[in-house]
Amino acid sequence: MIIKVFSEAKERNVLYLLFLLLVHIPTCFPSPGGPIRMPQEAERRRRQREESEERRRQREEINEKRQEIEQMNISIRKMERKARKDALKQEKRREKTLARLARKTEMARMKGHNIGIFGLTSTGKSTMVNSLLGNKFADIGVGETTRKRTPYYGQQYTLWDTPGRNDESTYSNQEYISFIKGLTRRLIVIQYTIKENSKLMRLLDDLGLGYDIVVNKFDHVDETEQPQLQRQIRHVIRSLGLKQMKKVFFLSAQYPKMFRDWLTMVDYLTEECLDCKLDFTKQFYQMFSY
Ligand SMILES: Nc1nc2c(ncn2[C@@H]2O[C@H](COP(=O)(O)OP(=O)(O)OP(=O)(O)O)[C@@H](O)[C@H]2O)c(=O)[nH]1
Ligand SMILES: [Mg+2]
Repeated sequence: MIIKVFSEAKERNVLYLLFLLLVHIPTCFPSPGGPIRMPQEAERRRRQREESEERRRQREEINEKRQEIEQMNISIRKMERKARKDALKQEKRREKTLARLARKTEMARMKGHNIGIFGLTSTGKSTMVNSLLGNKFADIGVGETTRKRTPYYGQQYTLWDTPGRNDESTYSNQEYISFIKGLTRRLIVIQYTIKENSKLMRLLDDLGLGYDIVVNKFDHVDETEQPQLQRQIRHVIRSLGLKQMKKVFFLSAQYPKMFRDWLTMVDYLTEECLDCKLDFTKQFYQMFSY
């Protein structure tokens, strides 16, 4: 019995040894795929190294380009600042020369009481002419409508409608300056901001010619915001130090009855011209019922 158990155990061990041998044979002897797997791994690592090197080079190149662009931006900004400064200097020189020329220009001799209406396109100059005359004489419309300076004759006065697109060359035109000088009243119509017309205002200041500002389309401004806009405009007038500005009116040329300033303006426009007053009065006073 003991011998049988012993021999069975031996047999099991032999079998177990055989099993271990079979399992480990492939790892003890190089398999056919062995020698190829090693170079593949090295190749993969080499490629990885190359790729990361390539990415590093690309990153460096991108950084270099970014820095180049930033440098260019800086120099462009510098050049722009310098160009702006130069343009400003040139502009001031031009203004002075223009003022000198304007001072030497004779005023146009015009009959009666002449009221010139200036301002940018679509601020409502022609609408104002029509409302002052009580008729639709001048063409009105959105965009550039009035193409040339046009007189509209009343009994003792003339209203001059002007094109909104007044560029620098217009003001450097002696004939135009002569016309501006010959006017009895100069109204500058604006909508929300004074600064757009500040060049004309500065020229008039320089020439010692009085002018008035008309803030038109006041009906567009919400009732609650009207006092604030009035304060703001008066503040800008003060800060610009406009010397020859006489009056500022807040009104609506399209709906003259809406604001009392319309009548105040009509009175003011005609205070030096009694006949005009009668004429204006005839046409307008009945219209109002404040
Ligand atoms: N709501 C409102 N609209 C206005 C008023 N005045 C003018 N408009 C409108 O604004 C537009 C331009 O008016 P115009 O009188 O032609 O303006 P302008 O200043 O003569 O324009 P240009 O001739 O191009 O220089 C028109 O559609 C008018 O109806 C105003 O007081 N209130
Ligand atoms: Mg017009």
